[in-house]
Amino acid sequence: MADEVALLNTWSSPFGARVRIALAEKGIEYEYKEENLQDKSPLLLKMNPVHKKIPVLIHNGKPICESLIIVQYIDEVWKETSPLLPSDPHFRAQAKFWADFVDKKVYDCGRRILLTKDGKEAGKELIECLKLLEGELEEKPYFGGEKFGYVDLSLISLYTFFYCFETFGNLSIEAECPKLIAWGKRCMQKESVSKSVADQEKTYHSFEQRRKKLGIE
Ligand code: GS8
Repeated sequence: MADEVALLNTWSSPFGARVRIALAEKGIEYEYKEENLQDKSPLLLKMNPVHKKIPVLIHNGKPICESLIIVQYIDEVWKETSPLLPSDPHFRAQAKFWADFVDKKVYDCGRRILLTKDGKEAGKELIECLKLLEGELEEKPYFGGEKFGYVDLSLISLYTFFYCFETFGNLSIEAECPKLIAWGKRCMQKESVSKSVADQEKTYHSFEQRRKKLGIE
């Protein structure tokens, strides 16, 4: 029986973009279901009753939640094509460490820049985090080496938010982290990435509106 794969997502989600990139890298066909987070569908509430958040992957009727866990699942189930995580246990653990760093540190700074009044401090912290990631990238084309993989996918989903971070945070990521920007441009040349990430302009306008509603200048 053919696999039935569906993804519950919203267009703007960097977390959902990770899953879309992983599915595209593996060449897996799936049904895309756009969720309205202001009026969540009964399916989303049933499939992710704990967090009630997207993305949710539904594979043959069974849900998998949390973007990084979903990507690991996809890599384990469809292991024949385009491996995303390294097979060596040490490098595998390292890749998970940096993806976790992106979640805990980079996302948090980004959220504070975009949606709080604490943008200046968060901007400084963001640059420190991105410099650490740039150090980890070294001179390699991708975080894992020659091939696009798990850490790339975890971070690139935020690349189209960099413009918002720069504009609303009054900073220049390009000036501070030129190698990381070159890496971002390299990743964006991949169709699996460019067709999966949120549109930069649409993202900017959506944050402009959210900031107005929150009363942030
Ligand atoms: C985060 C998902 C998330 O925040 C992951 O999948 O990695 N750690 C999770 N999803 C948001 C939309 S993206 O900003 C969401 O579903 N929010 C709905 C809500 O909070 O009610």
